[in-house]
Amino acid sequence: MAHVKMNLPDVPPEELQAVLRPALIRVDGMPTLGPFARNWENVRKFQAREDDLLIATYPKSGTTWVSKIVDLIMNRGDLEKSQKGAIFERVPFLESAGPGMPSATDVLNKMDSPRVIKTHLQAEVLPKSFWEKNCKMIYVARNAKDVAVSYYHFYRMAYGHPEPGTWDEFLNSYMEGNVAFGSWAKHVKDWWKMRKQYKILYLFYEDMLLDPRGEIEKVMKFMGKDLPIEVVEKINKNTSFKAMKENPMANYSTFPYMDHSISPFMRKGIFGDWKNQFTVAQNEIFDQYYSREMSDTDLTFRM
Ligand code: PPS
Repeated sequence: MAHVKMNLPDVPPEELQAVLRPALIRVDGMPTLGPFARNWENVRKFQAREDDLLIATYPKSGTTWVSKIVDLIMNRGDLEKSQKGAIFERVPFLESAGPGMPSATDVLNKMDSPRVIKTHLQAEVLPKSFWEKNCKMIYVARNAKDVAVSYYHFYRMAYGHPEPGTWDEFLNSYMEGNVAFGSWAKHVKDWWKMRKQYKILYLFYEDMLLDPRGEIEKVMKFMGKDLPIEVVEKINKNTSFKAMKENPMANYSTFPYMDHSISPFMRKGIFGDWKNQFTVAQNEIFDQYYSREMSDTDLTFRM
């Protein structure tokens, strides 16, 4: 590990071994990271509060972006307040746990309301209390091909994930749902169904790229806030890809277990990057997989 350029928490080497390139473990049928699985009972029995706002996504779909937008809306565009901690501290990641850091469930249990909480959980394994308390939830979905590419590069740089193997191997695991948090298709479809019954604002990463101000306004209305246009513009400016990439409180540069020299967390932030990664053959196989998986839904994506 001597060549690896990343922050590591001050924990005994044997504990680190358990967290670096861990195997996936299934919790209630969903594959997740080993250290997260060991805290699963606390996640399952987690008590949501009525005024919690949950940000739910499949990994690499715009979680950090929408988290920063929500945090700034809650603080009426006050940059200083929003810079008081890294985004992963301000919006704890419900199922995260590992040596050298408190589990998010512990942090959240002690956190004052109103809380903003991030999750990558499949809808069917979300702690029941979120549904029972009818919490507001913002879901962000991103097209399957760009997610695959972003996730592959993330696996390469984030040592808390298993070895990704080659791109071709990773793509196969992704199509099999054998990656952390399971199947992309099941995730986006199940959450899409839940929006009919619960208070879920379902957003698309591609829409956020095309009309960021319009999407920020949607989030603001959903949160029941009404901010002047200048504040919306300020939030828009400070949550652009460039601004967040340069912001140490948003770009994960202070997070352990990540080597940004392999691939930065804020990598490209674009739409259609899959065209630079998929071979023609991979694209054909993927299109077949996609038609199979998405034939039973009216959910569509810009690809
Ligand atoms: S995570 O680890 O699952 O929480 O990652 P997540 O934040 O969901 O997704 C990371 C991808 O989102 C891109 N990103 C952005 N794109 C456009 N604008 C802004 N402001 C922005 N912030 C993050 C980030 O670059 C990752 O996508 P890729 O395609 O890898 O660049």
